[in-house]
Amino acid sequence: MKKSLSSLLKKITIAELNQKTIKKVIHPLKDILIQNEVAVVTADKICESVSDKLLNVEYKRMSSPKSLILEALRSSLLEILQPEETINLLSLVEEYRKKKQPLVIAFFGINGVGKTLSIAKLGYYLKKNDISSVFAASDTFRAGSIQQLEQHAKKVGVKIISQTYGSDAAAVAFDAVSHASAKGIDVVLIDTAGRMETNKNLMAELQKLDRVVEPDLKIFVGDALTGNSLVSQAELFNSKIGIDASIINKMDADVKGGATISVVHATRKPILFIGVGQKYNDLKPFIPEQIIKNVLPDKI
Ligand SMILES: Nc1nc2c(ncn2[C@@H]2O[C@H](COP(=O)(O)OP(=O)(O)O)[C@@H](O)[C@H]2O)c(=O)[nH]1
Ligand SMILES: [Mg+2]
Repeated sequence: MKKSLSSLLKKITIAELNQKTIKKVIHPLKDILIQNEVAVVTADKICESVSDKLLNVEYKRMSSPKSLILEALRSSLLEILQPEETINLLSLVEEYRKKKQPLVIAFFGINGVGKTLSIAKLGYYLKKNDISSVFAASDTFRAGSIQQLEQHAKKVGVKIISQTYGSDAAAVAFDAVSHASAKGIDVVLIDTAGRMETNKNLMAELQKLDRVVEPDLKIFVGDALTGNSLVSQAELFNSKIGIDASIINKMDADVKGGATISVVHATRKPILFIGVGQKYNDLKPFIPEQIIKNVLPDKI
């Protein structure tokens, strides 16, 4: 996206910003956004916002149209990437500690997006911050998933609550919450089986888990490399169970950068963390300015 935007800005020859000249910029801008996996509705929103800002008197007073366009784009992206609510995980844990209740976090998303690894990373992050956690192996569906979480639990040094394959995911999660309450463990991290809309039974199982344990935070986990379907996945989980935040993984391998912007726009929920690799410390806070730095040219 950075390259295409840079060459678009370089090609701009307009001397003055008005309705007509702005339109000439907005059309190719929209194409570039969409080619880089920004959802159409999000691209429309960005273009509308850029266009409004450029028509604004304040902007017109400044000098070069190119830098005005870049600035308008930068602030439009920033507006989209900063949803109204934010979540400070560490202070949330503190709140629950005071209430003497475990903070219950459940993770949802399709197969292979990094749910299980995110739980391991989060357990590691919490431990580094002197916060205890327990993993709930509620992916009782996919072969190998319980062992996978067990191995992570061992490496991170966190207890895991599990049953056998095919057992009730909600019951496993409920056990983990009871365990945490009894032992004074701060956080419960619930792994779940990946599912698509077509897996009606698995989605119903997830809704049951939601009813039984009533997680305090429901996290949508997505893969930045999924491209355009990332938004429809986020919308699906949001409509079926309601999500509070997202974790977007594999940002280390994403070159286009548009999907993340669209997820924030579509869900209006904060991105809690981004995954930037396969190591336990490859979980980073989501910083809108950094995302923008990755997709926009620094100057023209
Ligand atoms: N490069 C990279 N790989 C990741 C990241 N997060 C997860 N993975 C890999 O993606 C694959 C699927 O992860 P897993 O946690 O099993 O996904 P799940 O099916 O959603 O539980 C594994 O090979 C992970 O190591 C990330 O942020 N960056
Ligand atoms: Mg998994």
